[in-house]
Amino acid sequence: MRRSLRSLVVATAAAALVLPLWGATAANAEPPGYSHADKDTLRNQAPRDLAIGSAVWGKRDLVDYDRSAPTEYQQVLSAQFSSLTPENDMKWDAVHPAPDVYDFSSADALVAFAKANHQQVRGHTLLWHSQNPAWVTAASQTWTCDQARAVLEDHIRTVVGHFKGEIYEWDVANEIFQDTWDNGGVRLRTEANPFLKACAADPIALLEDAFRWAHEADPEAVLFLNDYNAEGINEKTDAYYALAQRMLADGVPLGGFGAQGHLSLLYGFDTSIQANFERFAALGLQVAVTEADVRIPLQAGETGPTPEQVAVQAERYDAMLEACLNVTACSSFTVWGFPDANSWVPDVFPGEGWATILEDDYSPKPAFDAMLESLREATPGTSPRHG
Ligand code: 9MR
Repeated sequence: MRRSLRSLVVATAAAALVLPLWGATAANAEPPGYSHADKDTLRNQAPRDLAIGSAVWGKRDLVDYDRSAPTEYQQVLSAQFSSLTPENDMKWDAVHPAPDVYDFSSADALVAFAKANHQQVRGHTLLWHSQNPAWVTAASQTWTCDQARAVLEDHIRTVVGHFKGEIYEWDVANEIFQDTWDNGGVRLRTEANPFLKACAADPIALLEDAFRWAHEADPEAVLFLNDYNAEGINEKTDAYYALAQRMLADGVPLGGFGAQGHLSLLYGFDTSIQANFERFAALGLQVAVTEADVRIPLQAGETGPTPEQVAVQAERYDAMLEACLNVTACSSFTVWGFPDANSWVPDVFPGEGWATILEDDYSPKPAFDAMLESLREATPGTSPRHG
């Protein structure tokens, strides 16, 4: 039978009412899955120094954080995860809304929450084609490459510098390759990305400098390339592999490769993820699953997925986690938010949903249980980060 985090809270509260003698103790005790003291959580069962993370939107979910009265969501976030990724709070449009204005308010709230709860933070993201503020989109129409470089350098030095010492991994460059089905196959996004577009004559030079600027601003942070459809060995990851080799040969401080892990049951699962991670690890890089979720096509009128879909979802989450556990260079495994009510999926893929590992009442789905079981059974190793 599945354990329900929510039903245990209710049971504990009811016991407190019915049995006042020990009710005080029971009411004060945290239910399973809600406290750092609970050993049977994702973060506490993780072997070696593998960080188990979740995306969180600080502006929506953390700015009102009161340490003495956390929300139920905040309790679960802190008890289950040892790493947080700002789902939106460190993106360009959030932190750099006008040319001379930086706003770190919600990102700072997220970092403060992480510190209070002994969590690490993955920075996300510095060079991307999406969620750029209107002023960047407008100005970039006439940018020379030098102008684009100056704007990007100022942004990276300011943002990475602001969080110096607080971020263990930065997604420096996000989704810089086109998909294979776009015209021309896999190539750099020199049209959609305003910075790469302005420097289309030599986009790699700009990309490499982006990593150098970030490294100078925070030498401790491990700097990542990050993308979707980048789990298995395919045309896109071949392109990343070649790019990583070139960057390393050029002496660029590239430290990691992140596979986002946005899967859908509408498509098959490429089981070469471990082999893919191994080839990047062999270059001396860390690897990570950075944004895992597994969306499910839902029939109109149905309240939820079928038992078969639920089982396949659990297998896919677990397969991504296993690949990470089996490669000691895998430094973090992050799910892209919870519960389903917070998920980006229904907004972008009508007819798909139920993509996260916790239900809206925080009860664990089979995917959560499968992940917890795999973490429990994993053999401790040593990752290069602290090895
Ligand atoms: O989850 C994010 C959602 O809240 C935003 O509206 C969206 C805007 O593009 O970005 C989502 O996060 C994306 C991430 O930053 C990069 N990889 C794909 C993620 C899902 O779209």
